Amino acid sequence: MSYRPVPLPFERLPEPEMRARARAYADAMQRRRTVRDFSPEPIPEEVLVDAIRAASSAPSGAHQQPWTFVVVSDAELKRRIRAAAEQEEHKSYAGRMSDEWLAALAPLGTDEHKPHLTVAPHLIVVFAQAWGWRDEPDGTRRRVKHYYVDESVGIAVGMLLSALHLAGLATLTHTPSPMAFLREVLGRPENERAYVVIPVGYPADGAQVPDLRRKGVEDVMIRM
Ligand code: IYR
Repeated sequence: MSYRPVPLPFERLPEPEMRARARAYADAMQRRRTVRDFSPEPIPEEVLVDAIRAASSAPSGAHQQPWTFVVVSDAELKRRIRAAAEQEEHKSYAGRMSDEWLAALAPLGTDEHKPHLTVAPHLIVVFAQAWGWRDEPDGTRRRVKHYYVDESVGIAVGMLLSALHLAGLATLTHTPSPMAFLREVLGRPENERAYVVIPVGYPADGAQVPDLRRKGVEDVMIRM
């Protein structure tokens, strides 16, 4: 396919509006917390669809959009994912993780038990597509290499977390390790590899979070 550009739709904002939007977005995002105590209460599902629509607007290597968002709401599937994740996490916490790693996690209060995987009303399991398929004019199907897959999916997941938070929902970025069981449980094709599991819902009444401080912008930003 050749390069055939079209005009950019772009609305230039007045500077006060730019400042106000940037401040409001940063303040709202600073209120995002990773939540581990979920309420089982249902959520409006179209919010999930719109959040995934926002996420899938992310930039991607060669515009290949190498992601699949599997929304798991079925109790039995959630139960199987939890059982497999807890089995792996048990091995990790009981020996696979170094003392240094366990010490780094201690302030977060995590352990091998993952009740959020069955309590939260939905899990979004994000898969990265290592390669894709192209249908050729002669009717054959060919493997197409994808570029910058982890970067692309990481950006999309960031946008997903942002969209869900701004819509009033709580999330947890959960990376059971190893995650290979997810492709099997969810019947995904061989070109997809699980990237992250995101329980989504309302926080439980009285949900608690670790007492963490974030780095300030002066700690993370350098001007030159
Ligand atoms: N995947 C494990 C361990 C874990 C690792 C990191 I790095 C975290 O920031 C949090 C947890 C678990 O889910 O418990």
